[in-house]
Amino acid sequence: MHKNQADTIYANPLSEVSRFAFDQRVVDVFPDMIKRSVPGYATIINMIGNLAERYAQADSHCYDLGCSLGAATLAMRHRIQAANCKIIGVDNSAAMIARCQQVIAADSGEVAVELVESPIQTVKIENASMAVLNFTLQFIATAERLDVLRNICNGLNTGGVLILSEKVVFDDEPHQQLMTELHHNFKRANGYSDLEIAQKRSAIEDYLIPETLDTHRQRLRDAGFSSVDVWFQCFNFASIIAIK
Ligand code: GEK
Repeated sequence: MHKNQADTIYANPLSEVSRFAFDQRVVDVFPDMIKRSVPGYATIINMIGNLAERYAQADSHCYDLGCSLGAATLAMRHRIQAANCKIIGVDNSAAMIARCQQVIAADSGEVAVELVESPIQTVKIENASMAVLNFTLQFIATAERLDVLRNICNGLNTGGVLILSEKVVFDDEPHQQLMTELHHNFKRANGYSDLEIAQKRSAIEDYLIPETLDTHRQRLRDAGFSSVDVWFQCFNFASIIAIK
């Protein structure tokens, strides 16, 4: 098993900051990176387990879409009580899926897990009682997001649930600025320098596209979900629960 390393990817000045990619270098530091960058991440992962205990139906599938190293997969795996469930983790990064295979193999949970290397835009969702998009939709082109959500909603059984966590933006400019500052303070308190914050910011600028909570709520309804609202928020990071 690989030891998780500290994230120092943007610690030194780069002559040119290239677009962020979920490659081997990111895989090696990923648990440290996401914990120090996303306020509330550990709480959200823990609560995904809590929700899996409640919503996973017997003989159904639970999807972890953009599973990275399987944090949400493991949270679901350890809390699902329903019989004969299968968790399907999907990610389009070969490096993520390869490491995730090792993480799952080293875990003793009994619920079956299948990992698929694929874009979530083309993955077939069927017989699902739960789907998780934990900070993944934000990396999909905005024009493709409605189709992704429709595909998930169509594949969910009645009463099935989608957990959608995203970095968000606010229409109110002073509030947007405040949330950005509070997020940067959070990163600084977790040991990131101003240089690291600035270089990471420019690496993800055209890749991670955040939207407002209203945009997300409306799109989820348009995709066919009947009940939609926020269950967690810390600064500009939020998680929505959408029920079919
Ligand atoms: C967690 N959910 O730890 N199709 C499939 N995967 C994708 C796509 C795509 N089109 N685009 C990006 N990804 C995880 C954290 S990280 C969030 C999710 C972050 C994958 C990408 O390879 C990466 O593994 C993941 O989505 C986003 O709960 O790094 O901010």
